[in-house]
Amino acid sequence: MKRALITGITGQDGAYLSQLLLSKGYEVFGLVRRSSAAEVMDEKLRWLGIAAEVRLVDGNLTDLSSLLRTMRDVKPDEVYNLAAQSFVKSSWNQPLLTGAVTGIGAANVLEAVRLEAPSARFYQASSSEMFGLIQEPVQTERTPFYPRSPYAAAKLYAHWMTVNYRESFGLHATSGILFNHESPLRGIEFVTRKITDGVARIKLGQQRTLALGNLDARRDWGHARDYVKAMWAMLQHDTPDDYVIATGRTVSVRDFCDLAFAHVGLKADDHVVVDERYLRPAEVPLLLGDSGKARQRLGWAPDTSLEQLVVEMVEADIDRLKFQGACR
Ligand code: NAP
Ligand code: G4F
Repeated sequence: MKRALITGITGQDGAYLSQLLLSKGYEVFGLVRRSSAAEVMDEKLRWLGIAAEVRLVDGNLTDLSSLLRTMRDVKPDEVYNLAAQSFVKSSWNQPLLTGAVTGIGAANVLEAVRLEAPSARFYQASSSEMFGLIQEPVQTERTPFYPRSPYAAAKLYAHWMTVNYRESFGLHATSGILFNHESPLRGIEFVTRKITDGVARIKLGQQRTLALGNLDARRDWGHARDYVKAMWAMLQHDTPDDYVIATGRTVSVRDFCDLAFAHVGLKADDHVVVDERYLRPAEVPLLLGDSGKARQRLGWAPDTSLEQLVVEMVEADIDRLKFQGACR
């Protein structure tokens, strides 16, 4: 039985990746940071019905000693570093924390792997945000980076550390440059989930308007359930490498609103208002990925269309609000 260690197991991707690895017969361990709200810590894992099947280990990305101990105790075959301060907007308010967790934290995990589990295969959750102010209309593994936020700068450091540990120490270290991926488990502060939650509330008569920021921003949105399959496939390849994971279709925040409102028979224009509090100091206006390399070498392709994703998210939010489920 293979053993996988996932940092960030309580997040969206951690939950779906755990589900995938359990279905493949893995023993799944997850690093979790202590929280005063321990009762909601594993709510995404519970939503998927797998909380009892994963083993949680107390630790923090900023505490190298906890990572060294975890590697020694778990003896993982595969390590997925998904933990991060992952909300771009917060990274301007907490730039140093973001650097410490999202950047240096990844280096801490790499060090722990190098020192205590050097034969483990390592996955780094890199991001299309690193392309930032895009230098090519369609972004591939060869597109130059231009980070536009403290978050993106921290991810870029983590990405290059992954490449460097691969080249310097021969670690099986892979960087997945994933474009935006969403699901009913997406954090409520991200725009897609904020929209589907808002649509559900408006449909149920609980609110009238939905306040958003830049409606013209365009993203290449896929489903997290599809994207965690790519993470796993990357670590099954004998040669570590970097891969772009994307759908190859980009739409605006406005388009996403139109789809979500239309699903419940409403018009976005009647409810969406722009509130400048949600604008950013610097924007990433457009992302569009070409995942040709992953499709060719890993046989990976997304299964879920944008339309299916929107319907799944809106329906899940309506159900949650109707039944007062805990996973907000
Ligand atoms: P998420 O839902 O925000 O999850 C982040 C996870 O990191 C949570 O489990 C969080 O724990 C944990 N974490 C934060 N600080 C930590 C610390 N100091 N020590 C240990 N754990 C810590 O993010 P996601 O959407 O699943 O994304 C997973 C990874 O992929 C992230 O690294 C993100 O930056 C990256 N990524 C995401 C996307 C996307 O579109 N979703 C695209 C590209 C890259 P708590 O539950 O305690 O907060
Ligand atoms: O949903 P978002 O907050 O995601 P963003 O900034 O693209 O970052 C996400 O994807 C990255 C991959 O490219 C990940 F690395 C990162 O961890 C995270 O998962 O914002 C998407 C777009 C932005 O252009 C933002 O300005 O939506 C725009 N937007 C417009 N109104 C809004 C809002 N974003 C948020 N969060 N809230 C709004 O009200």
